[in-house]
Amino acid sequence: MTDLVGCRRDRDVAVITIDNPPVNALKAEVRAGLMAAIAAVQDDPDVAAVVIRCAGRTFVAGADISEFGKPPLAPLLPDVIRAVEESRKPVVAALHGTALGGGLEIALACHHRVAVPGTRMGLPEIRLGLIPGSGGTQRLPRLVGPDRAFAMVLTGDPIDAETALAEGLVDAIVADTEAAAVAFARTVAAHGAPVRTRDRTEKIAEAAAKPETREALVARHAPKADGREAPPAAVAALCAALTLPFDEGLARERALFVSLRDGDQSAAYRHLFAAEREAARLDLPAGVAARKPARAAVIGAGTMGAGIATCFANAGIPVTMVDVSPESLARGSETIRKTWAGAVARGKMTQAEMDRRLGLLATGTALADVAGSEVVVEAAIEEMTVKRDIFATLDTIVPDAVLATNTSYLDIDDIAQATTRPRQVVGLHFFSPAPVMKLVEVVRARETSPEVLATAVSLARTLGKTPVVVGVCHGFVGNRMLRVRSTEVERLLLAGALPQDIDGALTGFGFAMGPCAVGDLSGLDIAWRMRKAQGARAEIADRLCEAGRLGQKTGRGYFRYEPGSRTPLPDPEVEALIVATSQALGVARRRFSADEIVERLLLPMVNEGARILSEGIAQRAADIDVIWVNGYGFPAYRGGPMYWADRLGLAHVRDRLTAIAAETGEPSHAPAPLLVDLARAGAGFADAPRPGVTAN
Ligand code: T1G
Repeated sequence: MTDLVGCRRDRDVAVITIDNPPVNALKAEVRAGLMAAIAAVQDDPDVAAVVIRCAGRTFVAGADISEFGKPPLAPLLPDVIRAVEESRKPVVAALHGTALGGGLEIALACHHRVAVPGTRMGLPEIRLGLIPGSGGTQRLPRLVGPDRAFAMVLTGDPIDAETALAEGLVDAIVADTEAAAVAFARTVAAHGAPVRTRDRTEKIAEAAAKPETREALVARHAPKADGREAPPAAVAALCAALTLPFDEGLARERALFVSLRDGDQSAAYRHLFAAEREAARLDLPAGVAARKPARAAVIGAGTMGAGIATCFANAGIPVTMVDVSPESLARGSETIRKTWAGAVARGKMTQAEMDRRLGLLATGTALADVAGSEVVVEAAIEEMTVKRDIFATLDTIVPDAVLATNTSYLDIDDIAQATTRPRQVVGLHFFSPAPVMKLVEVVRARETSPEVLATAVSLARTLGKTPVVVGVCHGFVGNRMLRVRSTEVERLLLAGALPQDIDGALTGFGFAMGPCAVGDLSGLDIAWRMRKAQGARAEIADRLCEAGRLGQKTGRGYFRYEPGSRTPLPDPEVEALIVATSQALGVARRRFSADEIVERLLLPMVNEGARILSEGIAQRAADIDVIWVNGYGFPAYRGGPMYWADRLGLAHVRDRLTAIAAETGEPSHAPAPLLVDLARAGAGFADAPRPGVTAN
């Protein structure tokens, strides 16, 4: 054994404990220790049964992701798992926390599994561009049946202990992973030779006999093709469990896993896994720690305000939602109630949980109602005077609170100056719909204190969000780059592309929706209002709005929509409007290939990302990747815009931008100095120096 894996005796039961903080990941030393511990008890006549448990906050949460991409170290997990399953003594997995990936695969190979209440079990490999590679797709169907197994593997979603008990994944829910687990192990020891999971075929026999069952399972659970390689591989491995002898199915799964593990998509997912955690790490001065707000308030009961209030209640934090308009407050409260009622109706939440959350939600029609709150998030209309008035008032009502604004582009330094305590002001830029979108841009204003910044980041994580610290500039990071893409959409439409060409190119690249369809969904008038306020024009987008084509809400935008349908359909009227606009502006039209469209839309965004890094508005290129994957749907299997550019090679990116600039005559298309410097050095954005986040 190793010091990461210990074994003690509780009379006739050997208790193996894995202790590898923080999540008991299966690094090589852990695998070796577990293998040795299992071997050591096989010939001990005094050992009747074995318990495998973990110290710390969770059972094994999976293979050690940091080992991927390096030469595999013996013993490999499949070998350890085989040793567990072949044990002559019954082995019981005692689960707590989050038993995930390789951790659950070890448990599946045990002869029995028990879990304490609150345990979650899952195979989330698909979220890393992988599939379970150590028997998960072969053993899970044998325990829970094909339907549940397909769902768990293809979504990566964990199930709770109660569901696991009902479905046969665990044999009992126990009080603890020590005495209660040992007592359970002692009872099974009397049942004779242990039954291996691989031999439990009753739950898959029926499905194995009927090909139509397999087709139904795939139809029900397989996501539509979206460029990801892992889902089809998962389906192939799961079907192998239904059609092949166990060892052949295991070999099929392993081959599919190894191919994904060594492929580009999984490398991109692992880049994001590390980047999301790095983005939330702050270099804080000694003695500075995040506060843990016990009470929150949200100003504004509109879409964003109600969504943010929902996030607080979902996280168990009492929250007061304030709006001076009783009608808005009633609408916002009803929106929240409907969100939870929908979850109850879908079986995603119990009525008791909904009632608990409703009990955490208070409302008020005066700013004074935020009294007692330790954090206040302002989500009022995007007008500086309104925001400054609110902050000036909050300054007197909650003088010690963290004051956050959800503004998506206004100058937070300007807002902070409305208070006497600018050090307590920070940006928390949520994305709509707030209860769903993971990203929160934590905007560090010029005077935001380290403690308030740390509190904002920690609070975002408590709300289940993915925080990224950014600096103050118009649109911060995400919207500043989105504005660049929107400008390029307009340029391409004028130069010869049509909305269906543009959206087809980006959905083919891996975006779930193209920019024109997104505009139609959110309403073209939102950006139109902002352009008018800034005295700017986007000829085609403006003419669409002037023609009353505001998007789905008017049945027509860049596309047309049949009544009751949200499917974007090319519209000859839009083509005619675009061609007429090009002619009116004297722009010669030409065709653009999908690859050219992708380049024209994404490389200027990458170029803007380089400027953002040089200005210190983002600390790392990886932060920009996290923002665009979690806030704007950049395909995760490509790692994010800056990671994707690094894979292309910055010399190539520089040359393409130079060629685009030559064609368009647009100075902003010229490669940014940082990009030129990195390309010259043969480096990537990952190597860019960290200037530290500064306000603009
Ligand atoms: N390997 C290495 N480190 C890990 C890790 C892992 N699997 N999971 C978490 N960590 C680190 C993480 O980097 C962070 O480090 C710390 O633990 C806390 O994580 C063989 C091939 C378990 C739900 O995909 O989902 O098994 O920043 O900040 O929010 O077929 O971590 O402190 O230095 O996320 O409480 C499958 C991934 C792997 C689970 C906890 N398993 N992890 O969430 O903390 S592939 C997973 C998570 C596999 C098998 C296949 C979450 C969590 P640091 P955290 P958290």
